[in-house]
Amino acid sequence: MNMSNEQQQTRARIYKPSEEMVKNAAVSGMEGYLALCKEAEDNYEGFWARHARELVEWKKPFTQVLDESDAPFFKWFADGQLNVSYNCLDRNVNNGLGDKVAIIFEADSGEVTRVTYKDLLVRVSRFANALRGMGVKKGDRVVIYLPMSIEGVVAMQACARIGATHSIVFGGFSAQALRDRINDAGAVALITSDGQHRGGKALPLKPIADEALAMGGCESIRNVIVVKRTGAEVAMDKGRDQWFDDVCATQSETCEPEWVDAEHPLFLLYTSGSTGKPKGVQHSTGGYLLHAIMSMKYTFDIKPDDVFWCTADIGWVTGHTFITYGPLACGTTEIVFEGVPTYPDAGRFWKMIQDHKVTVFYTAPTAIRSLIKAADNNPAVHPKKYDLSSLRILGSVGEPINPAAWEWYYENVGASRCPIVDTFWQTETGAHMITPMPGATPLVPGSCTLPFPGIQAAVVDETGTELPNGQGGILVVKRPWPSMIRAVWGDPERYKKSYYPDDFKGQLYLAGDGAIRDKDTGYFTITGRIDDVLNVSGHRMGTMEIESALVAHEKVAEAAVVGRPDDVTGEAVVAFVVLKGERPTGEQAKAVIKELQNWVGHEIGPIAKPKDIRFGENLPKTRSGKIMRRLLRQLAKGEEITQDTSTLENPAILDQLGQPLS
Ligand code: 6R9
Repeated sequence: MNMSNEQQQTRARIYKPSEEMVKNAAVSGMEGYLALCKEAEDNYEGFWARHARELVEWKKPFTQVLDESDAPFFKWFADGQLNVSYNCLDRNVNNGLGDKVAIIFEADSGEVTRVTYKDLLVRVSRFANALRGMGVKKGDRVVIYLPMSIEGVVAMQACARIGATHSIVFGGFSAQALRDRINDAGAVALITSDGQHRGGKALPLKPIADEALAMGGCESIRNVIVVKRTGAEVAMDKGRDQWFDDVCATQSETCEPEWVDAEHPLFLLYTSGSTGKPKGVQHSTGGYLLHAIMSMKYTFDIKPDDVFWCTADIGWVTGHTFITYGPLACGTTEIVFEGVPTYPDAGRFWKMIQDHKVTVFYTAPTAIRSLIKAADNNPAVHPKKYDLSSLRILGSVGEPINPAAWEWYYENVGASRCPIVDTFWQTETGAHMITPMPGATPLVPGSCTLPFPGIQAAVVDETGTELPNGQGGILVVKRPWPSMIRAVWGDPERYKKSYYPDDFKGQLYLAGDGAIRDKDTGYFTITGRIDDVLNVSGHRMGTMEIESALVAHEKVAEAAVVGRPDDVTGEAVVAFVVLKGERPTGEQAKAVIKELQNWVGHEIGPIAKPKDIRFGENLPKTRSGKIMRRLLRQLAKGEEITQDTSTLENPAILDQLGQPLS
C-alpha cells in the first residue's frame, strides 16, 4: 500500500535537534546513540548491568544479570536486593534533595500543593507503617482505586516500601471492573477515596467501591482505607473501613523498607479493553525501576532543574512509570494534576505549563487533537496565547500521532524549537521501547523512529522471519529486556500464548502491533494493532493510514477507521468521523461524505476510500482516551451493542454513530 500524500510530504520534512540540544543532552548526537547501541550489541548483559549499577541503589548487589533458563519466563538481576521506595525517596533525601519539591499537585479547582522529598518520605513512611500495622505484608496484593492525588502516589510508594504488590484500578472504572480485579488479584486491602473532583464536579468513588465489595468475590479484602477528598458523606463499615488520615496520624515518621529480590512483583496492572477478561500484567522490582530511570534519563534527558509533567492518570502504566516511579527515582520536580484538560477551559494545559514553568511535557495524541479542535473554535485557548517558553522537550504516547497533529504540537506548543519524542511502548514493556532521543534523533512526524538503546525491535512476517525495510509486518522484540512483563497474574499459559506464541517458536516477544521500517532510515512507524489491519481486495492497509488522511482534511477533527466484512472486497473501510464544526445531517452530510471519500481516494488511492462514513460529536473512548474499536466494528456491521459500555466516556454517541448515511 502506498503512503498517503501527507506522509510522503512529511517524509521529506526532517527535524534535526538543535546544536544546543545535541551538546547538552544525555544522549548526544547520533554518535552518542549509536555508541550505546553498539555497547549493547557487543555485550548485551554488560550494557544493562552497567546501567543497573550506575542508576539503581542496591541493598545487595546482583551478581547474575539475565537468567534465561526458564524461557520465556525471564529473570533479571535475580540475586540482587533493593527497595523501589528507598530509591525514589530516601536516596534523594540522603543526597541533599530533602527540601527539593518532589510533587507540585494542582487540584481540579486550581489549588496548588507542594510536597518536598522530605515531606513525601514522611507521608509514605507513615502510611507504610499503617499498612504494616493492619497486617499487610510482603507479597500481599493491595488494590488502589484513587483519583489523581498526592495520596495516590503515597499509596503506591507505601506498598513498594513494605513489599506489597499494588494493583491500581483507574478511578473511572465501574464497580464490576473493580470487583473483577480485586477478585483476580486476591487483594487483602483496598485504598480508595470518598470521591473525586473532575471538571468542577464532585463524583463518588467510595460508593462504587462499596458496590464492588458487596458483589461477592472480594472476601479477601480485610481493610478498606478511605482518603477524604470531596467531603461527601460516605458509609463506613465498622471494623473494615478506616480514614486514611486517621490510620496515618499515630504512625512513626520513619519506616524501614522491606528489602526485596529484584524479581519481586512490584505491581500488577490489568490491561483494559481488548478481548476476554483483563490480564494482570505483572512487573518486577529491579528491572522495571531500571528502565523507568533510563527512559527518564535518555528519552526525556531529565536534568536537575527540570519540571516534568506527564498528564496520564496513575491508573495507566504511563502514570506508573512517569509519575510514581521514574521522575521520583531521578529526584525530579513533577506536576500531578487532578483535573481535565478542558476545565475551566481548554487552555488549562497551556496555563499550567506557563504557571509552573514546565520544561518537559508528556501527553497523548488524543488530547492534542481535542485541543486543536478547541483552539480552532476559540482563539482564547490557543497555546500561542500563553507563555510556553519554559518548555524544552515534548512527548507523545498511547497511540500513533498523525503527522498533522504532530506538526501542530511542534509549531504551536513547542514554538518549533522543542523536539517531540513519540514514545512507543506498552503496559507490558514497562517503559520506552521505540523512541527518538531528543538530542540525537532527527525527527520525522508520525514515526517513533528508532529503538531505545539495548532494545532489539524488529519487523517480521507470520513465520517470524525478519522483513526488509519498506515492508510492513509484525512488531517483535528479539531479546528479553529488564522492564518486560514477567507474567500474566495466575495464568502462565496466557502469558506464553499472548507474548511468546508458538508461531515464533517462543523466541520473539509479540507486541501485538504492526510496523513498517523506512527504506532509507530504518525508522519504525507503528501501523496500529495487528487486529486493526484491513485487507481490502487483497491490499493491506493500516487503519491509521486512512485515519491520518482523514484527519489531514481541513474539516476533520478526529477519525477512526475499522473494517467490515464485504462480499466483494473481503473487507470494506468504515470511517467514524468527528468534524471540527457541527455534526452534519441529511443532504449536507451526504455532500461531506462524498468530499471525504474523494479526499481519501486522492490521498492514498481509491482502494482506501471509506465505503461508509458516520459522523458523531465524539468517538467512543475509554476514559484513558483510547478509541474503542471493538464497538466501532460492531457499529460498522450494524450489530447491536450487547457488551458492557460502562468504561465509555460518553455512551450516548453510540446512537449517532450507529446511523449509516451512505
Ligand atoms: C504506554 C501505553 C499500548 C498500545 C501499543 C500501541 C499503542 C502506545 C504508541 C502507540 C504508536 C506510539 N501505542 N504508544 N502506538 N505510537 N507512540 O500506551 O500502554 O495502554 O498498554 O497501550 O498503545 O498500539 O500496543 P498501553
